Amino acid sequence: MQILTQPLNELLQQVATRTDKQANKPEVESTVAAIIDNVRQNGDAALRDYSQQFDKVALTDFQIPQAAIEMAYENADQELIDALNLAKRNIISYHKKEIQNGFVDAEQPGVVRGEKIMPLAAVGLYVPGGTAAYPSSILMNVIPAKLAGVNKIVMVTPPQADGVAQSVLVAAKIAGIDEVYQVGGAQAIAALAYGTQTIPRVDKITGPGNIFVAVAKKQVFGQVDIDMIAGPSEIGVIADEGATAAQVAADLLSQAEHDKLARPMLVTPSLTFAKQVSAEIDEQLVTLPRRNIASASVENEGFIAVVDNIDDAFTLMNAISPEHLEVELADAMSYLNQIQNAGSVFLGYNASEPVGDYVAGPNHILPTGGTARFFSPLGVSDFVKRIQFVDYTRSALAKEVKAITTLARVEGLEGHARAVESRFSENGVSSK
Ligand code: HSO
Ligand code: ZN
Repeated sequence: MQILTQPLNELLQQVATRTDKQANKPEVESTVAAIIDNVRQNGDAALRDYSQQFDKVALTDFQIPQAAIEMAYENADQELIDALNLAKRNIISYHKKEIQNGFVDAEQPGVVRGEKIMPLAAVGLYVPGGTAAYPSSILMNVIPAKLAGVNKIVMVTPPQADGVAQSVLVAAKIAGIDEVYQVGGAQAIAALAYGTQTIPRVDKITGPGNIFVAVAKKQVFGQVDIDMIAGPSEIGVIADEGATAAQVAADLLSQAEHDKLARPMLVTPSLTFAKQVSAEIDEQLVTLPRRNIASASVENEGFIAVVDNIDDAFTLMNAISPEHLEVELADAMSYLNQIQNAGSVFLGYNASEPVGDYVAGPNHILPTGGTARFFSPLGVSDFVKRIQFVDYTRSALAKEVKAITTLARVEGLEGHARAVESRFSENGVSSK
């Protein structure tokens, strides 16, 4: 992995100018727009055509029968079921703490103000096909939605000649998904956004997918809500010689193996340690089954930056805003207040990133591509909306008439002023 030793201001410059290689292409935009339009017009018939054309699967029925899901569960390895249940328990116990209850405020005499938190009614989860269909991600999406109180959760996943992966169906059952449909790509997103004869319209679509899925999600945003547009995985590690090079290298590779465009990044004040980690990466790559993907990520996207001190390491990492940040330093917790931008932070020598991918409980659906500057991890608040309310007594309202009518008339809105004044005129609509 390349070792960078430029001064901090040059490193910051370099980091800030890294561009998203998955940026949208105009031809994808127009293809996706046409697909969405066709699904809106023709519903299930369009979905059938696209399944035939793109997935080479002829479908009569999109829904996977409940019996098939039960069967996958019955036949599953007990170890898989136990591991998913352990993850589920920890994701629940962590996300429970995120539940918001709204408030009622009666600070001013005669005035009640409040906020009521309501779950979204229906949510759709996109699960990609092939090797990127992660059972763990199904739990990470569904559990916060359930805790928020979402009543209906449906899953869509591309049809495959040899059927949907059994582990995906097992996770769907353990997560408590209500319905699973075999439909993928932009057409699946269109179906969830607008509804078809068989696929219900939802209020929010979550889950990662290829470029067509990502562009479709952007295009239906506004008709429905969406989660973030996930980019390739990133891991930033801050470590000094107190850390173990082999462990840091292994953690960097854990994210490199996700995607050729994944970004493994180490920032360290020690050139010696930088060289050790780089050598470890080369050695460990040899036996890694997904070395084709991981080595492309390490070669093209990864780097080790050597800085003057730990403060500079945090300055650089905050500018990068990585999806995952490991702080492999003694007394790691004491650095928490130096972290401004990161999706999820792993403190100390033992909190290896995959602990968070699977069992710790915090979410693993995280902002990527520097968007941790303003986005947060997926959580319960992503599946609720807020409703505000106010209630005034007549005398409490009387105190505000002047301010309301002044503002209304400055804005040229006489009707607003009169609406409030009508409460106090003799022939007003309401003079309690
Ligand atoms: N590290 C990924 C999530 C994941 N890892 C799922 C394994 N399975 C999110 O960046
Ligand atoms: Zn991962």
